[in-house]
Amino acid sequence: MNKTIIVSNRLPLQISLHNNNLVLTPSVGGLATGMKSVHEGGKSLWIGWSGLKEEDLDPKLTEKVNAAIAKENCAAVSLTGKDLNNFYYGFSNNTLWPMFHYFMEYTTFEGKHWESYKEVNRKFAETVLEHTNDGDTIWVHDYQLLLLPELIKRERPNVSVGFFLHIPFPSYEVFRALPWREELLNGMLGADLLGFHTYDYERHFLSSVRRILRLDTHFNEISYQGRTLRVDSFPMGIDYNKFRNAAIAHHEQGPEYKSDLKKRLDAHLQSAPDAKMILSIDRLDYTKGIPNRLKAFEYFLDKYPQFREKVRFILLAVPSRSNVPQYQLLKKETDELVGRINGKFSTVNWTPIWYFYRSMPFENLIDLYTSCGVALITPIRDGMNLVAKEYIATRVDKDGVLVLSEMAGAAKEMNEALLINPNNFEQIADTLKRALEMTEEEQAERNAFMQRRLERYSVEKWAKEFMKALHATKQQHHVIVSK
Ligand code: GDG
Repeated sequence: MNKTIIVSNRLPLQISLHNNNLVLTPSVGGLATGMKSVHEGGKSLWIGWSGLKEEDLDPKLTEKVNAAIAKENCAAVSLTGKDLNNFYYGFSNNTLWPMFHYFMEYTTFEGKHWESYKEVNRKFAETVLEHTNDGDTIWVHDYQLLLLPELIKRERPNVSVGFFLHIPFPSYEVFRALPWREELLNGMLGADLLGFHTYDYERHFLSSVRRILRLDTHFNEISYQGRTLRVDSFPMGIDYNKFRNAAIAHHEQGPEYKSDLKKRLDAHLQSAPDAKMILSIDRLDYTKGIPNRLKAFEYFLDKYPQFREKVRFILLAVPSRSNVPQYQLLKKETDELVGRINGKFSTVNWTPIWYFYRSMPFENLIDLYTSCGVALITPIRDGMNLVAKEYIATRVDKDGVLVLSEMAGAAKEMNEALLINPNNFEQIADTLKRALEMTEEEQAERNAFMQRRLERYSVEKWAKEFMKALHATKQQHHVIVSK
């Protein structure tokens, strides 16, 4: 029977060792949730790195891990610490991640990292090919695996390969600076269907294919090595019902079930009749525009002093890639900015910013989403941004205002949000004022539109649409071959 293989850098589960017993915890991220519908029913296999380094595993433990993850329909690619340094922290996160988000000043071009990237993509290909039979469907995810589609297609021309990029694809003018631009494009073109979050990323990719590889493109199709590939946009959604139902449950819960966090949030809201909270949640990543956001908030408190002692900004920054120097610098900058702003404006009764540098359990995330009347999401660049969608999904009473950067892929679908340029502090400050003063009718009107759209185009639908399009390219290919 034909099966579907999902491939991503990490498996959708966390593995840890407790008293010599393996504990598997499912990942809660958007990708893991989104692919659930594809990965259910035992007809699919998920391939990725387990999170455990090769040198930390002896043969007995490896066997144990492999057996445990096989029960979850997963298979592991084995990576060493050196692979992680050069392939993951090196090429993926020091070359592709900054460049694709237009941070050229952070982009490094290291031959050693590129060699490792090729080597690790080959390791992934080996594991995938071991498990693949003709007629199978393979869905490869994200920027760590750009070479994988071609490595699979070369060996197995009869399997259909889909690829989805979760981050932006940059403009040709940026992408062409990459020394290995042809190899990367050729790697991606091994896929039969290439998916992006937005039409702009799709357009940028097609332009690079035309100008770097000199290939002809026809609308969203590319003729390549006797195949017709399709390129399309599939804006990723969220598990709408999960967020909505969790928010409904929170509204209905009695005081005895409230978390300590929720009690503290409620206390602020009750401190004054017009007390409000502004929320932001992101990984501590330079693409997310956290310093800009803090500076804009400072500017807001300077320009509109009437909001002092009434508005509290909750900043949840989740630790990420903390051994990469730029991330360490960003942590320092964020700590200093929060300290400076709190030092400047705090009073005996009020601290303007509540800063959490940690990851929070899902329940607390819902506490934050449901308590804060404004979400301030200001990435400098962001492939999509699921937090913006989750915030709107949890607003069961249809109140709440989303202030969203026009540089996030999500802005293309969330026109009813208040869109801002993340570099324009004046505009952010004025928009914050507008958000805090918006009438409930206007909030409800805006949110009703967005909620309807989010409910309709859920993450499950996203995965289904991609798979449907991939099967359609396969059928089209068969027709052409058999003619
Ligand atoms: C990449 C692209 C694209 C966050 N903090 C906690 C927590 N989260 C969850 C959120 C959300 C997810 O993590 C973050 O997703 P984003 O989309 O906002 O951002 P990235 O991690 O950068 O994701 C992005 C995405 O891929 C999908 O294609 O949208 O553009 O950069 O789901 O809820 N979850 C819990 N605790 C936290 O503290 N439990």
